[in-house]
Amino acid sequence: MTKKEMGISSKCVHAGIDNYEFGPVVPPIYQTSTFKFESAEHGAKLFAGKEAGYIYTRMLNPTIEAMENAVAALEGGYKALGCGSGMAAINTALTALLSAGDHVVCSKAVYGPTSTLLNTVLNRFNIETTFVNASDIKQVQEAMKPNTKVVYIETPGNPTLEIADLEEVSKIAHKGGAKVVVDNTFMSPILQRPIELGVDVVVHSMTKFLNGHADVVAGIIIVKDDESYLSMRKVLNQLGGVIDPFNSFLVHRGLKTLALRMERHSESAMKVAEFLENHPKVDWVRFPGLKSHPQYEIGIKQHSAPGGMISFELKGGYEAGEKLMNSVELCALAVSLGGVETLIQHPASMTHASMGKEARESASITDGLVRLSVGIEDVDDIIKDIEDALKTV
Ligand code: LCS
Repeated sequence: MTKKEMGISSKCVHAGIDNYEFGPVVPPIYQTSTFKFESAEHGAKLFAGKEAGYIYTRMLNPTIEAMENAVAALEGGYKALGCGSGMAAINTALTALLSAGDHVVCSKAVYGPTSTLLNTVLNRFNIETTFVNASDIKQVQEAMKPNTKVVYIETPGNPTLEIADLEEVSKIAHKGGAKVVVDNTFMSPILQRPIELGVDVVVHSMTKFLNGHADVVAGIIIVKDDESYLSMRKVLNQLGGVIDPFNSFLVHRGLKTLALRMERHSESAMKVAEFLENHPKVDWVRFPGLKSHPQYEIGIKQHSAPGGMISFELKGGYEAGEKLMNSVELCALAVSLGGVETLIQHPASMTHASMGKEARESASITDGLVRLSVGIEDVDDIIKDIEDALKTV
């Protein structure tokens, strides 16, 4: 069986693993900044691209490459580029695809610093962005301009869990000559593979589900063809936001259990979401697995399970949410998501504070919204912890 023919759980375990000297089953950590040339001529050939090989770790390193190949295989992409953080991946992808005078269509429901990057950094380079509710495909269509070069979508979006139809968005963007970039952090390639749906570039914060153990900050870009890979690699090399070998090793280790973890995250989150939806103190719950999710039908078309992220608001608004966050014991009050431990946080004052109130309101990020990243603990313990904390509200 070739690695290409393997199922997704087998790919998690085997993708990116090559034959190394001495036969280790795990790729060695090449913790080196640079690589010796066999001769001056060899070095010159490597730099001229006339021979393949490693030169300098910012350019390429075997430990990083092994992890990149694993993620590319899982996403069904051509190759991947490991970055020092999710934001480094997003910034590198956008910088590679955009020039001054270009226009971006971006979903409103994105991680706060992504919209802040477009609004306060890339705008200074004469790159204009129109933010849309991408779950309404008409808004994407209407926002397209002759100079639109990128349609940027996060689905499900952080933290509202709004879902955009990736096949429809891709059709509209391609008709207008734009590329589609999708942040697939919330679903991971186990549950959703945007490239199979027509998307051009996928980005991840690997800090989250891909690594899965809350001990690494990292990101990745997955591309579909050699041309995009080479141009993206050039920009990453020049911007310099690469991942390092040790973090690559840790992410690659995390990937091996990704399929197992995503299954548990999804199953447990479904139970927690149902518990919340039936609780008298809860005003509303947003979770892709609940039929009450406004884009439930689009979701089941493009992801195989609902994932581990839930947003909800208590009837008492922010004050009630604050009491809940201060009363949980098993759930950690912390930002980030996608790790083995359950985390709870308040987007308006934490992850999405940088956006400002007006942009948050326009993206339906209410002041009372509380976000849960459901971990892999016993689900009864997670529910009991939230149930007990809700008694204090
Ligand atoms: N994309 C998404 C969907 C994210 O949730 C985050 C971080 C990023 C990109 C950026 O990745 P980083 O640079 O942190 O690796 N999200 C966070 C969150 O919701 N809480 O803390 C970080």
